[in-house]
Amino acid sequence: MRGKFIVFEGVEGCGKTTQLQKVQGWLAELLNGRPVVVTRQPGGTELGVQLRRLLLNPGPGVVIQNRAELLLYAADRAQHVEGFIEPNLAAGAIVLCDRYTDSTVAYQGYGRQLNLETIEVLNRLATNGLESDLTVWLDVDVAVGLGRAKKRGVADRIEQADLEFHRSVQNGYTELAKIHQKRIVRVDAGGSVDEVFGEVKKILSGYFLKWGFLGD
Ligand code: Z5A
Repeated sequence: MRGKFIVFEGVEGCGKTTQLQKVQGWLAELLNGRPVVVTRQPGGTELGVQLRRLLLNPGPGVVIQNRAELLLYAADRAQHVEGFIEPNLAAGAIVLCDRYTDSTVAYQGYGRQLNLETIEVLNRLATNGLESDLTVWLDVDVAVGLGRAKKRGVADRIEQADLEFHRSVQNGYTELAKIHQKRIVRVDAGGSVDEVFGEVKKILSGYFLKWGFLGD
């Protein structure tokens, strides 16, 4: 049976990385050893690691123009879909991905104000039409998320963008969730790690039952 592609999305510090790790362990047990892989965008392939470094820490004085940024995220995604995500899904794995196409709509579309139709076309090109089976949107107040991220230490280029930018990104996720009600499920990510994990588990259990991955 082909695997499933589950994406985690949200603003900085919403807790994606934390939840992805917990979900991986829990799902591996729930699904009786079916492979469950965790990956991310940008940076889920060897090429992607290099693109990630360029995107997030381009070096002193280097300004990445908005359209160049958009294309670099698309390049990372194209490499990742063809070289990693699709082969894993074909092999029956559950692929848990930290960010995907909605990040581009939210950050480059709503955040940087690039044209949304162009982004849609580019996303389709980069993914060859692959959509997630489910996208979990961890919805947290922007200031709370940034506060969590700040505690971790040095901020990267995008984390340093101003609050207004991050609020626009949050607005992007809100709009996306309205448009794609079948694919995107909102989770209140303002609670403790365990509270959020409880909610995520409840949602995923329902989907895996519906998809026929859980026995009677
Ligand atoms: N980007 C883009 O612009 N366009 C695109 O198309 C794509 C990406 C794909 C990726 O950087 C950047 O690329 C991202 C968007 C942009 N930049 N921003 N901003 P990244 O991967 O380094 O950053 P991130 O995706 O935002 O991840 P993050 O900062 O690591 O956040 P997170 O994964 O959501 O959170 P976390 O690491 O799980 O948690 C952050 C801290 O909060 C950590 O200390 C946790 O212990 C703590 N935490 C987590 N959950 C909780 C709860 N529930 N309560 C309290 N504390 C918590």
